Amino acid sequence: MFKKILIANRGEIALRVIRTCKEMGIKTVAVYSTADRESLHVRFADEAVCIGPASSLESYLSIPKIMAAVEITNADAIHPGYGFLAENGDFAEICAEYGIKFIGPSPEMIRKMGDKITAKETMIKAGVPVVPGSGGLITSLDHAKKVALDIGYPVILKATAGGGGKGMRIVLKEDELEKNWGMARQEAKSAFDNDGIYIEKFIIEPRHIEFQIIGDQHGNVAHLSERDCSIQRRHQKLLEESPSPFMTKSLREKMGEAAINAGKFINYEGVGTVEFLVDADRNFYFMEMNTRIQVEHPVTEEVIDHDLIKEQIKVAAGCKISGKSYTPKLHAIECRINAEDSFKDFRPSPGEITSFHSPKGHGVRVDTHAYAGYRVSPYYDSMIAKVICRAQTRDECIAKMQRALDEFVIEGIHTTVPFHKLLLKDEEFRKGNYNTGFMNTFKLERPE
Ligand code: MV4
Repeated sequence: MFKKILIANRGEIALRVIRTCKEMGIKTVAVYSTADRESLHVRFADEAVCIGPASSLESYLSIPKIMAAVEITNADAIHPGYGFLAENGDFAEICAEYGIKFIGPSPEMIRKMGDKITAKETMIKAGVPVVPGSGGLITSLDHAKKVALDIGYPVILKATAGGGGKGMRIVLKEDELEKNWGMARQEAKSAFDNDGIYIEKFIIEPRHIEFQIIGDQHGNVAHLSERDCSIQRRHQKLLEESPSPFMTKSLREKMGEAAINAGKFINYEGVGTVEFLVDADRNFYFMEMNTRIQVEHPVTEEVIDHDLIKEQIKVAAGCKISGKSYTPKLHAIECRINAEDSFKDFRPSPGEITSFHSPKGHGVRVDTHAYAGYRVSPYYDSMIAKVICRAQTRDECIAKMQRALDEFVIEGIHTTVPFHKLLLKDEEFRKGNYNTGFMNTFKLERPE
């Protein structure tokens, strides 16, 4: 087992990883920017190294600074968390060159899944259903026209270097293809320095359902059930739950098998997520694979009662998994609490938290790095807490979450707590009747 893990991250996920390391008897090293001097991950780690100014590019995204921190502290592994360098193949490769274990898959695997066309081609070979489409790069407008005509409108143009919704254009009919083709290429070029575009049939109002998988270094892969992440706005997830209210026993068997086949085919090592689009007829299609631990991992932890960070560290150290897959026995919901004003177009609301009281009680978990007196920095992601509730049924879980959010006191900044309270009251949400289009029509008015 590792003796000392450096956590190349900040905020709640850095704290989350430190907690598990402590329980496993592993020493921890925190890295921090000058804006995060007072952060809890700095206080709770065994050692902490300042790696630069507030700007992420010069701190949490700086590979040389992080490798210097590894060297001076003698850490033998790096946990990348999510975001920042978590899906950077070069970083994973440099770790390997230094003889430091990157807790995650190989650089080749990260790159393979990072390029969306390659990921899709790989999944076709693995026998995983994918959305009908070009099956490769579109080389010209004429080529785009031919493919779109073939699969039928509406179609969606996606950047092969994209993911998470960046650089996507929906095209309803042929007249709109030329304009969108140009815009998609330009956007992709400036955002990713790669103008590679592919085409897919546009699935109308799909659900976003993802499967958590885990693979060890011995070829075993298991799935740890699904999460429904359809409640999102501008590709930012707001609430996730497991099981999906849309799931059936037979769909879980089919999607779970596809997720495992995906992992086995690529010899996946670590925890990962296979994202699917699911249409109204319950046809499902591979969308992307995330090669990191995700923000919403606690939803799965609560329904299967396992510490995913512990499992992740164990497989990175070479331990075998049982290979058994899981069906959720409980229901869990996560509400992401962001420092944003939901009633002003979710605009960021950084500043000092003057008062902070977090909900507690049976089945309530709050993962957060915030406290009274904490300053939410404008430099980083606006997520300041995750409230995760767990209960026997979905209805009880919703009631528990409503109770928990009523207890949550955060003063000094705006947060998404009031938004979640409205969402949990919505009739269609309560019926589980929602898809990725939900937020387009959701009425957001500040209550009296
Ligand atoms: C799609 C799609 C419909 N059809 N692909 C969104 C994030 C990125 N991972 C891919 N995404 C989508 N891909 C096909 N072929 C719908 C989405 C999608 C979405 C699209 C527009 C607006 C909001 C969305 C929310 C979730 C998923």
